[in-house]
Amino acid sequence: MKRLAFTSLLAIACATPALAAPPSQAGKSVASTAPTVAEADAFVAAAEREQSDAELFDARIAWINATYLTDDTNAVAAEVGGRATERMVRLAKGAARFDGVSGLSYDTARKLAILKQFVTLPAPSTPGAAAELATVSTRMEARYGKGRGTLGGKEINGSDIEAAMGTVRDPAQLKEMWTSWHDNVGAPQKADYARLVEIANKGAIELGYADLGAMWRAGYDMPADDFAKLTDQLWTQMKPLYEQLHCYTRARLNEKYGAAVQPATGPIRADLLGNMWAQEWGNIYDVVAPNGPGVGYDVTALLLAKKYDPVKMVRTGERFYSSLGFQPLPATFYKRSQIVKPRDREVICHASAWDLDAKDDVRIKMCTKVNGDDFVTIHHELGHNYYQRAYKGQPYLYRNGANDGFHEAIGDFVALSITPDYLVKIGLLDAAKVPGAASDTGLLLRQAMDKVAFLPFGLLIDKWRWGVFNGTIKPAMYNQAWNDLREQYQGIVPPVTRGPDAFDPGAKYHVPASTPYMRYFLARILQFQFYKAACDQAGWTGPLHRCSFFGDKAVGAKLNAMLAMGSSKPWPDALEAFTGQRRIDGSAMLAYFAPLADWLKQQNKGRQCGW
Ligand code: X8Z
Ligand code: ZN
Repeated sequence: MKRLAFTSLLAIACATPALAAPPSQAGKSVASTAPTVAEADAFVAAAEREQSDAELFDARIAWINATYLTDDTNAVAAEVGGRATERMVRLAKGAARFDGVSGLSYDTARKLAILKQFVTLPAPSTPGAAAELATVSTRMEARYGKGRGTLGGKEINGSDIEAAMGTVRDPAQLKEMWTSWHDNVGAPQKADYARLVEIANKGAIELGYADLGAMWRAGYDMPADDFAKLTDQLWTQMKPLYEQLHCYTRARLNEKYGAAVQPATGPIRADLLGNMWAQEWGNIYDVVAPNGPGVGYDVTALLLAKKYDPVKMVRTGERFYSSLGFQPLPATFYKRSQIVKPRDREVICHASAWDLDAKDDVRIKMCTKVNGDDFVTIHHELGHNYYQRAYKGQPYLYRNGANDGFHEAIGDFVALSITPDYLVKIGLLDAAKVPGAASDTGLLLRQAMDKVAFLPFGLLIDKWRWGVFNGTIKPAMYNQAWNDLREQYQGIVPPVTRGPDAFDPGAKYHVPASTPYMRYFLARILQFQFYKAACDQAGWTGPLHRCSFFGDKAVGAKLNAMLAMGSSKPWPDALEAFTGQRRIDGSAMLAYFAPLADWLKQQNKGRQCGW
């Protein structure tokens, strides 16, 4: 989802004393008497109005900037962003005035809590701080968007290099792409990142948090420390499966490339896994495929064979949601979305979904390629758009996911339904080519290479950032700490020794864009919980991974009911509405992969797993 880092809040006439308070005073108890319940209600109403009034303009500026990167659009976006940050910080401080006021209604209390941690990158009240923060963050995101690597000595842009990492198998070329991308795109971000951390941390402290990480962890309807514990528990639950997958993959890479490229023990070389960040490994499925009956098809090849273009891929994604009973996308979606990379200008290619007006102006922004990865990403982005539409009737502050992990999980959950039988239904796969039960291991392995492989990556990005924000990771140690975490959790190492100037986190979009990342870790687990619940609702009794709820209107209605809640209730209520469970838990994901887990253990017999 695109939650603008600097969202909204154009000044309307100062409607309440809290809104009128100068920034340096707002948030402290400026009134001589304790604020009242009625004042809190009025403050929230005014804040919602101010914020939603500002949103459309701010979002348009951000859209123009992201789809047409120039010095001018950067300047305008930074200026609007700086003002928006000031507004949001003012409202957060205004909300904090009501801390401890008793007798607040449920909605007022919840909305005040949401307001207090609504801004992703807060600035302190020091004059010029918000403007500087916006300038630095706009510059970093644009620098990432314009980033280039090389392949065979020739310059190659971000979306092309991302795709090439999935198809190239020559270790020297992979190393070249990996190294050039990390050197060209990551390293130049380091100084800006250190400055961004300095400013935003001060902003978080002014809002009453220990640091920015504590603020980010506070958005989950539970104490921030409990949230950190929850993520560790989930990882502990999933880690044995990851270790088996790592062990098996390393052995197959060692067979293919030999010990000089990939030793049989120790960590895996990061550039051999089919993805620039080694975050999903499905692209090297051909390297690890089991002997015996293959899965018999590959989505990229099917799309190409049936002459799909990016728009047709999006229409196909839309059709899935329509089959569940969701209204078709508006004509403006196709008119205004950026579905392919414009030929003649720089843009931010990293995929995102936008809701400009909370009415019907939803869009995606992608640089779509005709391949299996982007087919899934389209479903992912559309999941955001349908979520946004489902909650548009909520008051402004509730127009959000139950938590940010829910927002990231919806489209992925839908894409789990892209089974062989589903591909037959939509005419992409011939019925005669549907793989039989003997191919289940292959099908599961291919999914695991994407879904299971992602888990430690999803966890460690914000483990690193939390350490940066709380000061345990100082700028001089940024890269070392990053690579230590990559080795500790993922069991991977860079293909080359990293130099003193390297800043590898800067080569991953969400770091320069300051998009919190734990949401994707949660989503990876939640999507299987949603999927298992949907398949249970649909009465599916076969192997879980063969279930597709395409066309099931009852599942769609129940899904819509959860989505329509937005963030109006604590997330366990939303989870319960769709799954009957109140805890996020990896059991459904483990159940999905259970047959594969047994198979991997067999395969790994006699191997020394771990790194
Ligand atoms: O950033 C995304 C989406 C946009 S919200 C394309 N994802 C993460 C990533 O690419 O790193 C989806 C999966 C993880
Ligand atoms: Zn997303």
